[in-house]
Amino acid sequence: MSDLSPSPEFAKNAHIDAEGYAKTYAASIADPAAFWGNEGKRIDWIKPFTEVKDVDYTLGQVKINWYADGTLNVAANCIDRHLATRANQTAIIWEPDSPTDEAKHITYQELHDNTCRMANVLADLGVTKGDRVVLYLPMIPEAAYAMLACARMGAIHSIVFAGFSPDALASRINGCEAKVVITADEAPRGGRNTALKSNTDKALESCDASVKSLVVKRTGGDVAWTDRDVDYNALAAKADTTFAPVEMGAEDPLFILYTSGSTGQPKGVVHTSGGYLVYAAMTHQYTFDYHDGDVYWCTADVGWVTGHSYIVYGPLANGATTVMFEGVPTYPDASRFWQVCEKHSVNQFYTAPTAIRALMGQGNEFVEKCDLSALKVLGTVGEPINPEAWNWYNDVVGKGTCPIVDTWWQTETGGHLMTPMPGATTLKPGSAQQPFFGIEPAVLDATSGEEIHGNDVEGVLVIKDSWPGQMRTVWGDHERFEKTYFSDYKGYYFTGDGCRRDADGDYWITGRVDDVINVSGHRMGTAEVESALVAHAKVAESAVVGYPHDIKGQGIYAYVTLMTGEEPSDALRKELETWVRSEIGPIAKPDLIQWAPGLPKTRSGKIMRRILRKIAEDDFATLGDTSTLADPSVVDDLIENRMNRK
Ligand code: 6R9
Repeated sequence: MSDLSPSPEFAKNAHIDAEGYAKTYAASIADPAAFWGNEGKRIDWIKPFTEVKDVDYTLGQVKINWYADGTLNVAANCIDRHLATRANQTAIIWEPDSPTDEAKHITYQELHDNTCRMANVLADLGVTKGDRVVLYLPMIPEAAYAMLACARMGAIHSIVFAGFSPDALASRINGCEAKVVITADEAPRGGRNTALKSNTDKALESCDASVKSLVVKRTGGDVAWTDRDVDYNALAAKADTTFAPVEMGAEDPLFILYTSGSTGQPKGVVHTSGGYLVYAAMTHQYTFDYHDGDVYWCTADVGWVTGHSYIVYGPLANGATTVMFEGVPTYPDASRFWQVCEKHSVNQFYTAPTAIRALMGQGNEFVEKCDLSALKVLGTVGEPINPEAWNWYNDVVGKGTCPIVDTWWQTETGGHLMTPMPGATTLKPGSAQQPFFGIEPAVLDATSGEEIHGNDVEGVLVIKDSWPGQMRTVWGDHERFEKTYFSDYKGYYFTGDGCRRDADGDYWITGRVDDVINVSGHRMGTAEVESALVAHAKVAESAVVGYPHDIKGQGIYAYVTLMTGEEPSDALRKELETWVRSEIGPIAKPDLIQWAPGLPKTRSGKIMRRILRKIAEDDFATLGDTSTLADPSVVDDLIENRMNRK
C-alpha cells in the first residue's frame, strides 16, 4: 500500500501537524473551559461571554449551555465582519443545474445586500425574533440569503429538503408552527424540474391559514397563485439593502432541523447561536485545512446538516469562498463534479461515499479528462466509506496527493466529531480515525453499559462530556431529547452508532445500532417507512429493515402483510412504492418489497427484526434461536420468498 502519512510539505503549511494535533488535543481534554474559552474568541461577540460551559447530562435535568452570557449575531459574523477586508471577495460561487447556464459569483458585499433585502421582506411579512421560518428551496443563492436573513433578524429557520413530499413539509411547518414558508416556483435538478410551489400549496392545505408563502422565482415556470402567496422578487427589488443585525443570546436558537430517529416521527433538532458557530467555523478550518483564498466545495444540499455547517455557516464565518451546487453528480454526465472542480479551481472537495461509488462505476475517463490540479483536500461524510471507493477517490481523483478526511458526525453534533486531519494523520481507508479537539469518545458494552477500555475493542459509541456544537434540545420536547440521547447510557451522549477501536486506537464506525438506516447517506427511520406503508388501505402490517446495497450503502427492504382478501401483485407493489414516495419523498421508496403472510414475532408480539435483517441480507444460515417465536413457521416462508438473492 502507498504511504498514507502526510507529506512533509503539506504538513509544513497545514494549520496543524501530527505533533500539534497531539498537543492541542491533550490540552483540550485537560482543561475544556480554558480551551473553548479561547476558541470562543474566533467569532465576534457584541457582549463578550464570561461563562464558557454549563453542562449537565443527568437524566431529568439535562442542560447544555455554552458561552451563555455572551451576545452576538450569527449573520454579522458570516458577513459584516468581513466587509472591511473582503467586500469584493467572492463569498458564494453558485453553479446551476445546467452547465450551459451561467454560474454566479456573489461577493461578500452582495451577500450582505441580498441578505438584508430578504430580512426586510420577511420583516414586512411580520417575522420577528424567535419566529420560525420554513425553507423549501432549490440549491439557489436565495437559500443562503434566507438562512442568513433569519439569523440576522433572530428568526429560527427550519429547512425542509426539496425532495420531501407535501405531507412531510406540512408536518414540519406544523411541528415548529412556522409563520412563513419560503419556496420557489420549481427546482431544477438533473435536468428535471420539481414542482416546489405546487407541493407547498398542497402542504399548506393542512396548515393554519395564517401561514404565508414567499415564492422565489427560479425557472419562471407557470405556477398557480393563491391569496397567501407573496412574490419575493417583486418585493426584493424594492427592499432596502440594510438591516441592523439583532443582538442574540449565545443560547438563542439559530435553527431547527428535522431528522429521523429510531422511533416515531422525525424530531426537530435545535441548534443555538454562539457555540454552534464557533464549532462549525473551527472544524471547517482544521478538518479541511482551509486557508484564506481557497475555493471550497461541499456538494451537500442545504436541506441536510452538512449544508448548514459546511456550505453556509462554517465557511462564511471563516470568510471563505464556498461553492453552492444546484445539480447532481451525473448530469449531464458523470464528469460534472470534476468539470465544476476544474471550472472554479476547487481546492477542497467534500462529498458523500454514495456519490463516489456511483461515479467510480462510470469509469475513470470522466475524471481524467478534467484538470483537478487545484485540489488539495478531499472529504467524505454521511456513511462509512468502503476501502475500494476510498482508494479510487484517493488514486483517481486525488492522484495520491490529496489527504482524504472521512468525517464522522451527525445532525445532532453540529460539526465533525471524528475525522483525520490533513497534515497530521496517517490515513486508514474507511476509518474516521481520531476525535476532533475537545471530543472524548468512549466505547461501551451494549448490554452492561460498562466502558470498554484499551484497544482492539468493539461496542456502542458514546461521547463523554459536551462540545459547543452539540444540539440543545428537541424542539418542543425536551423529554424526548433526554430519553433519546441520555437515558440508555447514563452520563454519556449516546450516538446511536456502533464502532470499533483498533489496535492503534483509531475509530471505525460500524453503522447504526438502532432502527435507523442510512440510504445514500440520508438517515431514514424504519418506523417512518413502516408507518407510511400501514397508512395504505390494503396494508395490514409492515416491517422495514436495511440491507447492503452496492451504491446506496443500504437499501430499504420492506416486509408487507396485506389486509385479508387483498392479493399480492406487481401492480400493488408499484402502487406501494408510489405511495411511500408521496407520503415521505423519493428517498424513502422501498428498494425491495416482500409479501409476508406473517412476520416473526415473539409471544409478546414484538417483531424480531434481527431475523428480518438476516433474511434481507440473504444470510439466513445463522438465524440464531427462533424457538421463542410465536409461530416459527413464518420464517420458512420468508426465506423461501426472499427478494435479495446473491
Ligand atoms: C453528517 C450526517 C448521521 C449518521 C451517523 C452515522 C452516519 C455520518 C459518517 C457516518 C460512518 C462517517 N455517518 N458520517 N458513518 N462514517 N464518516 O451525516 O448527519 O444525516 O444526521 O447522519 O450518519 O451512522 O450516526 P446525519
